Amino acid sequence: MNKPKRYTITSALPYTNGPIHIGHLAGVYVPADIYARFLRLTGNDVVFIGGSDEHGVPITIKAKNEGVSPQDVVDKYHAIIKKSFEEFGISFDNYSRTSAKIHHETASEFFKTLYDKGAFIEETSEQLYDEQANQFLADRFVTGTCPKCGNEEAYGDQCEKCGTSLNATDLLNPKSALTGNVPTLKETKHWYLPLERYEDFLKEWILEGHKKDWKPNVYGQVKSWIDDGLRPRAVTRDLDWGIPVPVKGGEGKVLYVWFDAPIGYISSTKEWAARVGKDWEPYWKSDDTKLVHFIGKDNIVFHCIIFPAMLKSEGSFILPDNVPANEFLNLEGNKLSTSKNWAVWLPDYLLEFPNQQDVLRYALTANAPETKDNDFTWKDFQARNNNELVAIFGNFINRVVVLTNKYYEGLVPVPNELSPVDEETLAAVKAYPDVIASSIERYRFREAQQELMNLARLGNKYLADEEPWKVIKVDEERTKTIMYVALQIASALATLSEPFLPFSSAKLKSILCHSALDAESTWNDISSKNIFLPSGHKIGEAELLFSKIEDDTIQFQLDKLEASKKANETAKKVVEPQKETITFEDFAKLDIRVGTILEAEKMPKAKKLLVLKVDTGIDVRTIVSGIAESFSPEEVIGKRVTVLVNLAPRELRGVVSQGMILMTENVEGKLVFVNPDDVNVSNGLHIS
Ligand code: B3M
Ligand code: ZN
Repeated sequence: MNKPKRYTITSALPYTNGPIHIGHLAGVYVPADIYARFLRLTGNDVVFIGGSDEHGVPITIKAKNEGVSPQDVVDKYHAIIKKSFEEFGISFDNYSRTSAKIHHETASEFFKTLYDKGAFIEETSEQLYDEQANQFLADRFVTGTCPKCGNEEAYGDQCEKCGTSLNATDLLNPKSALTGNVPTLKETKHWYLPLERYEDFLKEWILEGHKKDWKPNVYGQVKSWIDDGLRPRAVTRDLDWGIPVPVKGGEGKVLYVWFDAPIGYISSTKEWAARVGKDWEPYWKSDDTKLVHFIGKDNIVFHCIIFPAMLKSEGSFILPDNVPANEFLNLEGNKLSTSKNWAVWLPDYLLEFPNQQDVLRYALTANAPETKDNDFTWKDFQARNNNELVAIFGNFINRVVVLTNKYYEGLVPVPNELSPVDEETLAAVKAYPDVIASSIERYRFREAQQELMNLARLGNKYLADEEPWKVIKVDEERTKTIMYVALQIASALATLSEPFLPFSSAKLKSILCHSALDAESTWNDISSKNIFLPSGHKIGEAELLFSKIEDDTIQFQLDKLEASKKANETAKKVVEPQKETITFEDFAKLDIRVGTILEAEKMPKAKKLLVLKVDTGIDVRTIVSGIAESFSPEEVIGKRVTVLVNLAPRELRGVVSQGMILMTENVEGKLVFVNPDDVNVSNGLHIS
């Protein structure tokens, strides 16, 4: 494509069934924001589109779980998500929501257009049905084994493990997510998009046309689906939450969420255009517009096959120029999980790390899962901040600003003749805009950010080599030149860091008083101009851009995750149903005493058993107890225990056991003694 006249950048619409977490940010929103900011900084016409995905089964499941309506759920989480994106600096031009009227109109119109063109197959067929819930089962209402990869947790519309899109009846061993029942089959009518009719178009457009410029992880997935053969996909559902099917026979049915959601990009663009007084159509219909979808890998099939087929069928829209999907981000070595609360939630981060949005942006970009799944660890987060942002970027800026204020009261000095090193350094600075741009334009944001950090390293090294704090003692004129060059590097960093570190860039621009410049340098100026901060320009006082993150701050986060893990283990534990009821008379037969363990030893060749000598207050007797995997003999000697003394003796591996030590499990699932020390009794546990 020649240089695009405008850019339409979309980012996956998050389901409003929970807050945003670092997986969403690393996979989709931080790279999209870097790309949008960079394009704006380099003078392009950009619309960066976002919004909440408010339909679909995930919403209705959340509503059922919370005992509220789907509208309550989407209102709650749309507000939380929108606010957290704003506070994190994701610079959408518009952030809409698919429950908005403009979207219902746009999606309905889109469906009607395809319907009137005869693009759909209308078919009545048997679909999975839950008799008990009296509900058809589609999407996340049903799970089962993926016929392609064997994943046993595949959903009715997609297997998130291999990404394959499915019809619910494809699942092996389907199970209702509502009742756990095995579904029956029941007839119902739906409208299908016959994807197989678009096979030639998709082969030509993607497999031929984007072989070189689409990321291998995206191209590879698309190729395998096309090679496997495309099939009709239902674009309507028997649900009551969503956009009503706008044609005869559609009563009680809604548009499939993955039919309506991508159209949400278009309705959000329309909403934006109406607000800013622009025409939305060129952003979606002009061939000189570059359309780029930022998504996670589980959304590839919808953005590379289904939505393009819809756009092609409708006929008046452009197709995405690229879909640079990222792989998944894991957390501390485990898959991120909303349901298991194994995540770093954006609202929590914003509260717990005030004014440190850029640290997370930086760490997530440095570890972005651009070509393979990657891992976020809190230790790495701390290291990225302390060893890179503080020690390199921040340290350089702080020294430049402190020394300029100390030597020249904040005024940019007049340089003398530049030395060869000065010339080389300034020449190197001027190369960075294109170096960083080249990586960004190829959706290599990790690489681009590394280049930005190399510019900070260049500044740090220049100061360390030139040592103005020493030279000032012997050659004031040379010192002026050194500080002048260092200030140019600092100013270039302020401009070039904005896509990656928008908050720090703004703070640095304020410290350097960019706003007082007659003409603040743009991104493109850095490579063409020589001067970004002219002599005589006054900068402000030094302020720390980044502060060290201490071990205890990280430990707090790790403890939070540990608590989540424990809560999950407890929640996962199957709670045994209560045994059959006994009478009080039955209970009164139990003779429970408080005893003391006098001796303990392991039962030979029996890893679970300890042989105990217990003083029951009546006598000293032998009791065999299955606690050897939880306690050592040494640990239990002298321990006061609760003993059932009138249990019939049993022989265990040749040892006669005369009684039972009462044990239970604590919240962590650890075996513990029923603690008699809480009960002041001498000869029995009186239960009133
Ligand atoms: N709501 C996000 C997901 O699959 C999905 C994206 C829609 S983009 C149009 O997690
Ligand atoms: Zn699969």
